[in-house]
Amino acid sequence: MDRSRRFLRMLTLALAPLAFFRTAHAQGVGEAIGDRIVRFWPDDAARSSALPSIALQKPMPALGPVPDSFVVRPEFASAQGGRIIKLSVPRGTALYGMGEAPGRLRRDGQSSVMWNTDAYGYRTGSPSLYQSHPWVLAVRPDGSSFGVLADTPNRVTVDLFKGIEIRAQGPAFPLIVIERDSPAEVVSALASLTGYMPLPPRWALGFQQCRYSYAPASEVLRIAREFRDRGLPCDVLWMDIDYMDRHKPFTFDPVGFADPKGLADTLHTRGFRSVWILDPGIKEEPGDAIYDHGNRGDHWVKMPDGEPFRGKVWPGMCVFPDFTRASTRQWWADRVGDVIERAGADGLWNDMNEPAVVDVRSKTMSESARHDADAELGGPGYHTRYHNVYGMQMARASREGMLAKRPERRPFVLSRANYVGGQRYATSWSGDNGSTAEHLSLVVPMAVNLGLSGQPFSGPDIGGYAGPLTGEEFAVWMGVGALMPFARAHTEKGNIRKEPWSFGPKVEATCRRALETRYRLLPYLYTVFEEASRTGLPVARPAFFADPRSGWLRNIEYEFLLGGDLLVDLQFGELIGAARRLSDDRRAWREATVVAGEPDAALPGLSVRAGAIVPLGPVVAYSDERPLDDVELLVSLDAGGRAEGTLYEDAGDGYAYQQGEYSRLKFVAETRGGVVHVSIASREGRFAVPAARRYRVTLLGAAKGAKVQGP
Ligand code: NBV
Repeated sequence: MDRSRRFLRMLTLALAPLAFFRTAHAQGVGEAIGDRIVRFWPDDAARSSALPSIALQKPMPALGPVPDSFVVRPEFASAQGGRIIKLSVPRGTALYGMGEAPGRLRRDGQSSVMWNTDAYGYRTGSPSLYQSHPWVLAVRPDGSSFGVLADTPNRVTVDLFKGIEIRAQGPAFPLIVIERDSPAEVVSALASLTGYMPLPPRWALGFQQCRYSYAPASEVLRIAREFRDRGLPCDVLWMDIDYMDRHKPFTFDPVGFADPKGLADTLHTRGFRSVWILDPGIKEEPGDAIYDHGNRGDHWVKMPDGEPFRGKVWPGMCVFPDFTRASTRQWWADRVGDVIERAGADGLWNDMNEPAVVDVRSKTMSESARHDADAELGGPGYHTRYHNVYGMQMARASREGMLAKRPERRPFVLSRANYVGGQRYATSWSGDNGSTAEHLSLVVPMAVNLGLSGQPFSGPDIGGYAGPLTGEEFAVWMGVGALMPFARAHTEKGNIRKEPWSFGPKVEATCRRALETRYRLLPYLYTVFEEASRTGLPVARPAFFADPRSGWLRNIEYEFLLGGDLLVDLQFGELIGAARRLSDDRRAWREATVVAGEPDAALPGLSVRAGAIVPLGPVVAYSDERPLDDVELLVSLDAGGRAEGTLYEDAGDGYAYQQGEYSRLKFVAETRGGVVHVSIASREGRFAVPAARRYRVTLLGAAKGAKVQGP
């Protein structure tokens, strides 16, 4: 080899880490898997050797070639140990998605690493949080939209600096592209692939109060009493890890929680549900019944030498169930059935399931740990492949356990870690946020982008998990939080009290108003949740859903939509540079007062879309305190004097609704001869609504003395 060739070869070796940049880009091979839904592979070899998708609800067979009219064409390249996919986007395209990543609503210019991480103390721009949604929604200037899903559970970096660039580790994987006329249709199509959120029990839409921890049981009862004595609506109290015996899952503190069932029963008599936490780590303690049982069944994730993976968590040194196997999920589900019976639990909370391991730099399980995964998920493999789906499979097992134990009830599981498609199993919250203004400004972007990524049911720790705050600040948190799909106040051990009454009477009054607003809206919210469970449309939607062609709406995150008809204006625009509001257009959106009395400047403003009718219920102490016998219809007429709205109802739990035991009422308002006639235009379903129901109509923005004829 002559000197110059040798030099070139050395240079090539030296530049090997930069191989990413040397590789020629290829068009890849595509196949249609649905109407304007295409799966692209880097090449035929990748297609024939592919592992199954974990994001998709079921395998999607190829239906035919890519239609010529399909404009999105990714470019594939491979590099050492990884893959790159690039997509260019037309000028003026706005990007969203990437799940709960902590950043501005609009994702252009952001980067995120999909690698589930215990992210206590995260900040705007932290690369990895608890969940992974390798999904980007692109809205073109004309409102037409497409979405791309990197269909791999492996670590993925999504860069949205110049178009879309996806870099992933591990074997080749497909990119699924959905093309539609609007962003809402793309999100709906995503749910048709990754699954719909099952309709939650109605109580899960109520307000929920948590703390690390309410303990002992008498403290839980005291909190319950305070809520009822003070007339503050609340549906759920939460049990954090101190209910356990030395933090060991499936045990109870023999002193503080000696009679968990008695506690839950008492809570039930006062209209409270209880949700109990379960972490995945099982203490390695020979002689311990759960550990011995799991050991005998060979249920732990193992290292290549056959020893279980060991990691420290709250109970001490732990082993971890291998949730990638149906047999282990069944083992967990059986334990869950047992614990919900003993605790009289109504719901489960899965925490630390990234999985989180303390005292190690990676904060998680070793990537050389082996999962004995079922073929359905891809067969045996390293933790590198199964890391991002560990929490999802744990939530799946918890849900299966609840369902098996109480098939007549709808399970409720909250999971910290999850993966795209995880809405099939669990609700999510945004983990250990802080009580700062920065975190407050992340609440809407995180929940809305999760909704745009397939997960409609999420919310933050109201008041922030870490750190103290003033009463005035707490009141603002409560105003926003009470309008999130999932509304739970929570805080960490050692922190100040964060119950609605903890900051004195003035803040308590604001919190009461915020909670009463949520409870007044419950009939509407439940209608929106039912729609989300059928269509995959988000519960909390971005303002630009009101007009996907509008340019300025695309950046708005100080306003958001609840369902299609209600606009929430957070009124803290100065925090994030608000310039203009959608709600300022008083012909398109009519201001609504949901709770009587003086408006409270700390709370968001609400407006109803012109042309819509929003049904409200009475203020109640908890969601099923009494039948919905009083309905107020907020009627917001369009320019033609018309409006329409829907009210969905069912038993609030169970599955009879799937057999026709539901009611869907369609209201119509029409103006004839100066009188607004409001009527029930159609009824669907067999569920009997209260015979003695009273309707009251409130015309929004109408001149005083406008004539109304109610239903
Ligand atoms: O179980 C205790 C906490 C919980 O309150 C919080 O919501 C989780 O995100 N959990 C983390 C464990 C961390 C303890 C320091």
